[in-house]
This record gives sequence, C-alpha cells and structure tokens, in this order.
Amino acid sequence: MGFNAELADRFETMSTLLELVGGDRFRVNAHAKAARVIGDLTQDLEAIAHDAKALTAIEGIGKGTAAKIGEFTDTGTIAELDELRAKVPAGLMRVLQVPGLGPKTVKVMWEQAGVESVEDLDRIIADGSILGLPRMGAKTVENIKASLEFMASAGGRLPMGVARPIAEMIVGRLREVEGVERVTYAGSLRRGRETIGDIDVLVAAEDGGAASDAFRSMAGVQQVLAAGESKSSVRLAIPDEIGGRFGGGAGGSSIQVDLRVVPPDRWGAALMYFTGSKDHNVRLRERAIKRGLTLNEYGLFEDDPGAEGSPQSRGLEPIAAATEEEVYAALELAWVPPTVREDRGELDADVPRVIEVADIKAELHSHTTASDGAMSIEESAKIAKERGFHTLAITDHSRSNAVANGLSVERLRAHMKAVREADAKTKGITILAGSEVDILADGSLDYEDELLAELDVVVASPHASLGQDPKKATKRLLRAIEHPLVHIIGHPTGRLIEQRRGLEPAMDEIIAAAVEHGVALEINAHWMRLDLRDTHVRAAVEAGALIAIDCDVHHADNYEYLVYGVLTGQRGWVTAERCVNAWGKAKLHGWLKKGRG
Ligand code: DGT
Ligand code: CA
Ligand code: CA
Ligand code: ZN
Repeated sequence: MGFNAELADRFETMSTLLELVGGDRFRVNAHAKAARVIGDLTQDLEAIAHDAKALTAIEGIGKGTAAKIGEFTDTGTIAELDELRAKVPAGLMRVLQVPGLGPKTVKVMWEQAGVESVEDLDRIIADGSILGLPRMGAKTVENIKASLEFMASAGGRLPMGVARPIAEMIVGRLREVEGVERVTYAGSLRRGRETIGDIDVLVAAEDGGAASDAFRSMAGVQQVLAAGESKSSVRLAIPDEIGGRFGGGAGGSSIQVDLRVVPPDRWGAALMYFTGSKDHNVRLRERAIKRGLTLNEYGLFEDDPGAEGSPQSRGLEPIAAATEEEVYAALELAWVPPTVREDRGELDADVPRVIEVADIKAELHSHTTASDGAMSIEESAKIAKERGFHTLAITDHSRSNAVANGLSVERLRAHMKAVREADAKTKGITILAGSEVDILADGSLDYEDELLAELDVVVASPHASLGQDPKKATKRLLRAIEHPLVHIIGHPTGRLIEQRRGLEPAMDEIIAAAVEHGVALEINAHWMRLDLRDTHVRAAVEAGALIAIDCDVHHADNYEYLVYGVLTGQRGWVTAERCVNAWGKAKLHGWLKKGRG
C-alpha cells in the first residue's frame, strides 16, 4: 500500500475512535474528510510531507492534519492515534468490523451495555438486553445476528489480498538470510484461494538454523508456537498498513505463519507437498503407489511397500525430488499449475494452458472522477498503456447509483464526449466510452436502450437489492444477460468475501444464458470481490461461456489487483482464448460491435 493509502487509513481510524470516545464533532469530521481527501489524491504526499504550505494548499488538509502527516513521516506513527487506541478496548475494534455496525451504535453498546468485545455483543443479544438500547428494534437485532453468524462461519480466514503482501514481506526478509538458497510461499496462498487459513513458507537451505532464527525474530511476531531446526510456527500481527486495507469482516488482527526448511535437493517434493491441496496430494500418492513408488515431502522413492519405516529413514535416495517438474514427470504427468491443484479432475484431463497476467491486454471496467473513481480519464489511460494494454473502457456508474455519484443522462453524454476527446489525443491505446449500468432489482437497466446503443462497452452490474431471494435474483440477471446491448455482467453476485453473501441465483441458468447470448461473465479482480468465484468460473468455462477479468479500476492501485482476478481465472481453468481481455484488438473490438448496427 502506498504512503497516501496508509495515511488515509490512519485518519479514518482516528475519526472512528474519536467518535467512539465522544470526541469533538468538528474533529471527527475533519479526520474523516482528511482520510477521504488523502485517499483520493493522485499526488504522492510523502514527497511534500514536510512542506506545510504545499500540504495546506490541498483542499481538506488543514494545519493540524499537515502536522500529523509530518509526524507520521518522521516516526511512522501518530501520537493522537496511539492515545485514542489506548482509550478504547482492543475487542471493540472487532465489534466495529461487524458489517452494518458503525461507531455511533458501537458507542451506545459500549457505554450503556458494557460491550467491549464480540463476545459481549453475543451475550446481550442472547439475553435480550440489547433491545433495551436506544434505536434497537427486533429487525436491527436480526441483522446484527446475521452479520455475526456470517463472521463466525467465515472462520477467521483472511482474504488473499491481505495475506499475500504479508507473505511477500516474509519471503523478502528470508531471502536475505545467509545460506537460504530458495524461498517461497506455498499452501492455499500459492494455489490462489480467495481466503487463506494460514501462510506456509518454504525455505531451501543446507542448514536451517539461520533462516529459522530470522523467521522467529521477525518484526510483528506476537507468539512463537513451535520452534524447531526445520519447522517453526508463529503468530504474526497483521501490519496496520495491510490490515487497514481490510475493511471489516472476520480474520482478526493476526495470522499464523508456518515455516519449513528443507535441503535444496528436496525442494520440488517439499514444495509440492506444502502447496497441496491435501486432496491433490492424496491423488498423487495413489498414483505413485500404483507404480510401485512412494511419494512424500522428501521425494518420490522406489520402495518396497511392505518395508518398515519411511524410505528416507532407511537412507533411500529419491528417484525425483529436486524440482516439481521432475516429480510430476516421474509420475508420467505434465507439471500442474498450483492454482488447479484442487482434485477437480486435473490429473485425469489435460489441463489447458491457463491465463496469465501477461495475457491481459484490455481493461473493460474502470471508473474516473466523473463518478467514484480517483483518476482522470488520461491518468488511468496512462497506467493502462504502461501495462501494455491496447484498450481501456471508461465505465462510470449509472444514474440510480447515487452513492457512487452515478451519471445522469446529460452528464453521461458530456462524459462520452470527454472520453472520445481523450482518445483522440492519446496515442498507443484506444479509450472506449462505456458505462457500468446498474441492473435494477427487476432486471431492467438504468439507461434507455437508445443511449446504451451509443456506448462502446456496456458492463451491467447489480449494486443494490443484493439480499433478494434466489428466484428473483435469477430472473433479474437473466433479463440483463438477454438484453442485446449488454457485453459483460460485472461482479455477477455482488458478494464481498467474508462480508456479504450477495445474490444467489441459479448459476447454471445464468451461465447457459450467457453462452447463448454471447455475454461475458466478469471475474472482478478486487480481492474483496473475486466474483464470479472460482467454482462458478469453472462451470462457466466448461459450458463454453466467455469470461472477462477486470480490475474495476477506482484507484491507481487497483490495476495491481489484476493478479487476484487472474489467479481466480486459473482456478476456473480459463484460457486466453476464452477471456475477452486477452483478445487482440481487432477481435475484441469486433465483439464489442454486438447489437450495434
Ligand atoms: P489453509 O491454510 O486452510 O488456507 O489451506 P492450506 O491448503 O494452506 O492447508 P495447510 O496450511 O493446512 O497445509 C498446507 C499444505 O500442506 C496443504 O495444502 C497440503 C499439505 N498438508 C498439510 N497437512 C497434510 C496432510 O495431513 N496430508 C497431506 N497429504 N498434505 C498435507
Ligand atoms: Ca496454509
Ligand atoms: Ca499451515
Ligand atoms: Zn465498477
């Protein structure tokens, strides 16, 4: 996360905490405003952190805010934030993460019912005393209960987008340790699962001592759970600058990290074992046994199945162990991409070459300052061009989406003109005029057909009424898919990982209709969404549907999230042929002519 985003998080937290402790309304608002302004800035504040004049010239940043920015730059912390944190029970921060609970409500619970943790909240719901609090009706309490159940069922797993930067930090740290020949993360994170239970790190070294020491003494280690020469486990605090991005939901504030150190000549076998999945490993071992072999984390061995003890304990040398490729080859298999190692048929069928980040050549879902994005058309196009994209579609929100500053018909027309002008001025990339049109609750679209026909790209997405029943949701999405001017269904269910279930339509019907009408189903690359989810993507691909992998760009950072969408696509066996964003320009633009004269 960039400097600005980190700062914005700090101000956001200060505003929330101030409100909780009954702080001055003016300061609550000033901090919230500073958070918004800083979060939306495109200029890097670090460069001018000590230039009070330049800072206060920015609308929304006053003297006090400027001083705190300087303080944060020098010390990495803000004294006011630390003081506020000290005043509020740690468990209350978790209560604030319960979807639907804001600081006002939490403050009342804290002051009038002594709630200091999620457990306390459970208790006042169970004994009914919550109903005695102001503005707490039966319906509100039902909603809170549903949110709590959802958090509990999420089982404390972290979104991939939170776990991955932490894992990369750890890998970077261990890479510097003397004697470490290779280091990577394995487990569910390497497989690109949308949530992560714990982080598994693998190191190749002749002597594991130094790596293990470095691992257990890393910054942020709260507790050492296991400490051996080749095997360690720790509980690691999630750094603020990463956790802060994780706007609510389960997962808590720490994560377990497991380290394994293996000899370099066993790297491949160990990496396969610790990448998993467990089910994939089981299938591999069965295959080994059929060939009179034994497979474990130390290698693939020619072994007498009746022998006592493991092959390595009897000093046997493996026939394959150094690389994953050689272990798979010895089992008469091609190397299997980690993202498809889920025992979903990957050993029985030829896995196609799955999509990679480098294949993506177009972004077809992006927002600008015209609605709720932080960048201008040109700023976004510059990044897209630097990534080697041939096309960027500008798809700001439609008129009903007031929260996201959706465009009225007049504003959309003016915006389309601005996009076409920007396109004429910009070399090396084509900028298309589109819209992310709300699919209203009944499945109708948020603009008239006449206007939609003028747009180069129509992404139709559900944003409101996401709790509607599955039958209605199915009808709603089908109607949008059947609309002749729609290209892409954006984040088809609207779910938010660990936070919101979203629509639950009959996915087979949705997929069949998408195939019939040549509409692409989106994998929204934001790690909070990843919607379609991997299993639905796989079903869509098997049925022959087109897939879009889009960043839903709001901020410059969002382009970086592409990898999460691609990993999800890989888990669904998406190939470059099937992904509209990977098509060449002529093919893509030909497809976009759909329904347009
Ligand atoms: P997670 O942490 O819940 O997100 O999922 P994983 O897949 O990372 O699971 P984890 O951390 O328990 O174990 C990492 C890998 O180690 C796992 O994917 C496969 C391997 N592994 C762990 N325990 C076993 C086991 O009992 N049998 C087999 N075959 N493999 C195991
Ligand atoms: Ca794991
Ligand atoms: Ca583990
Ligand atoms: Zn969007």
